[in-house]
Amino acid sequence: MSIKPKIAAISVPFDLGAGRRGASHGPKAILDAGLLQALGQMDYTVDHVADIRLADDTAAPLDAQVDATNLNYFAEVIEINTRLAEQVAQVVSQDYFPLILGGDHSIAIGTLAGLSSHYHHLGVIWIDAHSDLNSADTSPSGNIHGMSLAVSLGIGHPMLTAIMGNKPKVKPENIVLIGARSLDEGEKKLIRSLGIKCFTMYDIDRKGMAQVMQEAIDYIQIRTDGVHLSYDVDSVDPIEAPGTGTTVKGGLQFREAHLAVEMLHEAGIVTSAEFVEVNPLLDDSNKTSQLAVSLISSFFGEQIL
Ligand code: NNH
Ligand code: MN
Ligand code: MN
Ligand code: MN
Repeated sequence: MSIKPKIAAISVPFDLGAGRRGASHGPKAILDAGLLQALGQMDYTVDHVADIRLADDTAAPLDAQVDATNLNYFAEVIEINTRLAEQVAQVVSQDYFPLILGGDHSIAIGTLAGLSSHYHHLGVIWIDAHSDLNSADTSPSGNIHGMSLAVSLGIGHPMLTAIMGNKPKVKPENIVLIGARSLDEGEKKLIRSLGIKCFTMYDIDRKGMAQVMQEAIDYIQIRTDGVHLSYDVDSVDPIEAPGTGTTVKGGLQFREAHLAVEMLHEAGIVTSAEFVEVNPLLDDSNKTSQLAVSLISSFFGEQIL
């Protein structure tokens, strides 16, 4: 990233993929916390090209509605992701750097589908307490934000995997998981059977974040023609990121969370990014949206000195 890319910000105020409401307020909270000003000060050109929301926002009931197929808010998730995929495909063809602001993590389905129109060997760095590798058969919740990476691998309901064409959007060997500490049984099986590279919190404790990130970068850059960063803020310890729907203790420290994105900036391999699961309704202090701005700024190369 030595030549500054033109950034296309796409906000996706959507939360029906999650188990609780509120991540739909994430994009506004991140923007209100000063994202565009921060990037502007770093001399980036940022075009906020789209705000993707349901055509009829009021159609979806606000309480959890569990569908018989264990795919909650299936129709709404398909609608949002179909539109997001088209938008991402469009900006990527215009040589923008796509920056997607969630929203819950189900929107990775649309992001990765849109990117797959451009990249043949897309890499994905998935920083998350979870792996989001469930399907309706394995999910304990039916919440599609816990299935988005599986869908992108081509695993799951055919109407989800068919967004932007039937082919898998990412191959298992081109994925790196970082920060995992809450994996469901079906997800563990899938990670092992597909041989997905996974750095758990144990690995981060043992090796240190710097080594983990270096290994992740070395692993992914030799096999891919573009790398997407999917950053779920629940990867960060709840002390620093309380405003997210599914906190899991024992997460990334503030400095580890930043080091990860600083090293990605330095490596210059990332070609698109999304920051998801900021839920300001769970965070009176706005600590989590401020953290998101700080992480995004570091990712784009904000210097301390
Ligand atoms: N694994 C759980 C599920 O599938 C939780 C997923 N929640 C997340 N994922 N926030 O990142 O329901
Ligand atoms: Mn996630
Ligand atoms: Mn190729
Ligand atoms: Mn998560």
